[in-house]
Amino acid sequence: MRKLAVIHHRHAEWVPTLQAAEPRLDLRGCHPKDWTGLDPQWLAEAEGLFCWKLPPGLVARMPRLAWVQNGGAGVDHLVSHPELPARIAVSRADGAFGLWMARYTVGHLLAEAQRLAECAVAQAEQAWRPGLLPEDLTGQRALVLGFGRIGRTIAVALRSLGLEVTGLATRAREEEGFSVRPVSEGPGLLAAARLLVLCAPLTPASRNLVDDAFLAGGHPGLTLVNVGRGELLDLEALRGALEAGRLKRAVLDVFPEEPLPAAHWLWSHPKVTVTPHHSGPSRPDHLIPDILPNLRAFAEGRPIPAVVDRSRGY
Ligand code: OXD
Repeated sequence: MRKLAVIHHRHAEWVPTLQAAEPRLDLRGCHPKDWTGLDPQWLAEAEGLFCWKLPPGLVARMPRLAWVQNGGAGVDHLVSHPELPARIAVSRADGAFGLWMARYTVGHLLAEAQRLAECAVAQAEQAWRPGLLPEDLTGQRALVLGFGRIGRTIAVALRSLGLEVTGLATRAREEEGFSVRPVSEGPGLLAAARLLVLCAPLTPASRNLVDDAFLAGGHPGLTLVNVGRGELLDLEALRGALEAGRLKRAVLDVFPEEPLPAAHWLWSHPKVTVTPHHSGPSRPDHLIPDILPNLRAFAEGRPIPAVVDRSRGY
């Protein structure tokens, strides 16, 4: 039986889920803080690793390691990890996140468009305000930066609300009726956009992609939503854009440092909504459909079918 180490802060949930999905594996689990407590002989024989973040020193103790399955969508912390040799295959699990992140994006957009905060104030004041009309989103432009499975699902949800969606990605194309433009066209498209959603993977090319120059074409009606990675967005550029009226609001679920430090200016900025990286919960039952074909292949000694291109970063 091939050995798969499950080194994850939620190993108690993941081990039974993975074992039920693929009984032909020898699994052992522990919290990343406790991995040194695993039997060193067993670890040295393990060829697979399931983890979220890689604990320092672990890979050196796993000389037979051939495959790492990430317990989530973003593999930025794995693909460029200095301790993980390039020969080791890395897989991600992104299939479940699109719907969650679409609901998050739509929820925050509709709260604005339906003026829910003002309605709550009116109700508290027992004031009947028929002038409190919702915003018409029909025909308004949304830009979705990152047009993989997650971005496409968000785009479909926004389209169903009447928005016109344009994707932004490294490669221009038409996909499911959406026009996907190169990221370099993003700044020029911002002037006519109501919404900018960031859901791209973090790679050397996408780090701080949304900077001063990108946001230069923003305007007072533009909302930015970040469900990707905090590092996609230059926070000083964000602050400048909010203060110069080049953005109406930023809804941020991800941050370069998490949890967001207590004194950070984002917590109290009136035009910023901070949420605790909850737009895409990593539930084992939701992630298993992506992971299962990899587990089966691993158990049978076949090549892992879904691996990321480590040089590209996703
Ligand atoms: C992920 C995440 O990448 O939760 O899966 O951020």
